[in-house]
Amino acid sequence: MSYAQYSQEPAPVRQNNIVALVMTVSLVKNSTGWLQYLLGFLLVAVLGMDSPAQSVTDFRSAQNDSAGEIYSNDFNGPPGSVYAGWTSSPITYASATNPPGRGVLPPPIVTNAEVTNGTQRFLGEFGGPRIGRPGDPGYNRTRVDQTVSLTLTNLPPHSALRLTFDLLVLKSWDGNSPTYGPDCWTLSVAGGSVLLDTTFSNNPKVAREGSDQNYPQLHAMPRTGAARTNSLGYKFFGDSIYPLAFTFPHSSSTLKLDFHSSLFEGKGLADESWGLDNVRLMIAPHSPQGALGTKPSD
Ligand SMILES: [Ca+2]
Ligand SMILES: [Ca+2]
Repeated sequence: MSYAQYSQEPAPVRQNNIVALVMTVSLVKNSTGWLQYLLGFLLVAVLGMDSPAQSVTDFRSAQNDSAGEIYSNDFNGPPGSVYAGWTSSPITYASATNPPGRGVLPPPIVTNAEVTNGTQRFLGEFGGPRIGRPGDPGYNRTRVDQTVSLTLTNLPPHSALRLTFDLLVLKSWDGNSPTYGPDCWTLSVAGGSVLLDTTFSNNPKVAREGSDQNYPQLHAMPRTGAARTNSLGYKFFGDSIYPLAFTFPHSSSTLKLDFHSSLFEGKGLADESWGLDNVRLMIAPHSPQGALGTKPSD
């Protein structure tokens, strides 16, 4: 969790810290004495200091270097298109009472879709179907989990990656509500770090239903950090678009990113759902070797 908080880039200072951290680790690994360790430590301090704070949107619009881009997708094909590399896990659900009880549904095919007002196409909708029937003892009281993954292979050599995308939070997400949530969303590198582990809310009834959210910090008001709200035409509690960006150490030629939701209450996509758009992956601009000029003998 703490890792996620400093690797995520609404605060680019943190991003530089993590790049610097990679540099430090690289130095320490090859260190023959405390001097090199100290050099690495100072580097962290310097890089951390001179990074101006920028908002999410500022930071992204400032990025015009398409050099190093290794994946990009705006999912603007005809609705129902499938995209290479994108898959879904089976959908699991769990209710304390039976039916529906617990179960596993086959993985749905991952496609794009169009938002209600037709202004945007995106990958989705995700979150899981309606579980059970009205009248079931556990109906509306069921947790549903889905992981949507992007798998990329044959990546060029790199030591850190930068991922940016828009997260579409659609309809009645309830954030930290003890009655209708929590509605959780996580992003992680398979076999690696958790980049974000949080809750989102479009439910304004915070006083009555406890529906604040943990993005971008604990108990933030619903929709905090969203670049746009209610711009996609969804009538039921509206919609929020969060531009997210992460830089993380990574060197394998294969990358699997897991985008995961864990939603309560199990009423299906018409009730609460999510999607992705404008996914971009780049080799992080400050590669440790390049920045440090590591000697060949190292
Ligand atoms: Ca799009
Ligand atoms: Ca909910």
